[in-house]
Amino acid sequence: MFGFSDETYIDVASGNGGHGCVSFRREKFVPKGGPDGGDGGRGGDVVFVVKDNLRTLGHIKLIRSFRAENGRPGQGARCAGRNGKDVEIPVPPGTVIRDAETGELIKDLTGIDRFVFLEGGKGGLGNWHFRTAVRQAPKFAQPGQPGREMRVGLELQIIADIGLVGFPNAGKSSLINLFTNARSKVAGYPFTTKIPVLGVLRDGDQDVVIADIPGIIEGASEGAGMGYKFLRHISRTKGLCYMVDLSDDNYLDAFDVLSAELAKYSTELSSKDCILIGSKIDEEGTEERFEALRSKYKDMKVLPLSIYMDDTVLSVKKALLELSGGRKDDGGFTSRMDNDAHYRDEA
Ligand SMILES: Nc1nc2c(ncn2[C@@H]2O[C@H](COP(=O)(O)OP(=O)(O)OP(=O)(O)O)[C@@H](O)[C@H]2O)c(=O)[nH]1
Ligand SMILES: [Mg+2]
Repeated sequence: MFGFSDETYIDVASGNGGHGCVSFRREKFVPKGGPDGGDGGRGGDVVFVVKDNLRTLGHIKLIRSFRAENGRPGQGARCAGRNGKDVEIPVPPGTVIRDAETGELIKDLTGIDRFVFLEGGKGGLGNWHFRTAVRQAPKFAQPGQPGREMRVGLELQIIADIGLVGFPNAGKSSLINLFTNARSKVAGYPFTTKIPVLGVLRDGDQDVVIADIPGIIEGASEGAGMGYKFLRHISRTKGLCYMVDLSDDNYLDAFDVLSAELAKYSTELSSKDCILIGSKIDEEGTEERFEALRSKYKDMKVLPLSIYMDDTVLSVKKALLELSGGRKDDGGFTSRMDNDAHYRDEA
């Protein structure tokens, strides 16, 4: 298991078909008009629509029940009833649909844009269809077919877009709480966070999933601190956000120690795109420290942050959004692969 799982169930129903109509033509001076009952409309379908901007099932949990419209009954003068509207259920890529009762797999939506799950009932034929030479006035029409109802389970393996990496107490949980819906415990002692926490940063209609994991310390790869088993939760992210506490005396070495620990877990992880944040810039004496950090890592995007200073909060948010899109522009971040070469030169 790489990410976090999200699951919920929903009740879905396709629409009933509209009934066919029994009707006879009535015109002036035509005492016995023929049958002219129109057909019922088709019931709407239940359709899953995969949306790339969604990353969790959170929006589904607010709705729970999805019903398509019923078809309208047919009318006189051979008028067909209107078809029922489909109900579309927006889900993130990778969603899996199961039968809620049996747990049986119905569909894995990976790589699929649109999936018609339950078709609406067919509309019934109007009595106009049933006229024959011997039965000129059929007093019956076909009923519409019923739609189908079902309870289904939805499951999703959420893969974080951005992972937060830092020593204990660096301010990781404070950052995720600031930008996302997460409520990760914050306290002024190390190892406050004991299990990974996910948060969703919304930008317009785009979800960016951020993972807050327990602090990493030197020797984590040998089991020191909380170890580094939590790194698997960020192993498939698009980028990493390293956090260095500027009020801590080890601020200048922190990044090298952290990335070396990550490299021991996997070089793929340590070579991901990243940004570096110097946190707690509101503390005394941290401005000079920040400048020292910035000049040590010239080739990286290095940003100051205080959760109490709005301008720093805004630029960090922008950098996180950029990181999640994996964009590389002139002033942007460079990959850790490039940086590794740089650090070797320095050493
Ligand atoms: N002055 C100041 N304090 C901060 C800032 N951000 C976080 N803190 C404080 O730093 C301490 C640690 O913050 P957390 O967010 O819990 O740090 P963490 O990195 O999640 O820590 P662990 O879960 O233990 O790894 C708390 O007392 C926070 O209030 C900041 O911008 N300025
Ligand atoms: Mg924490």
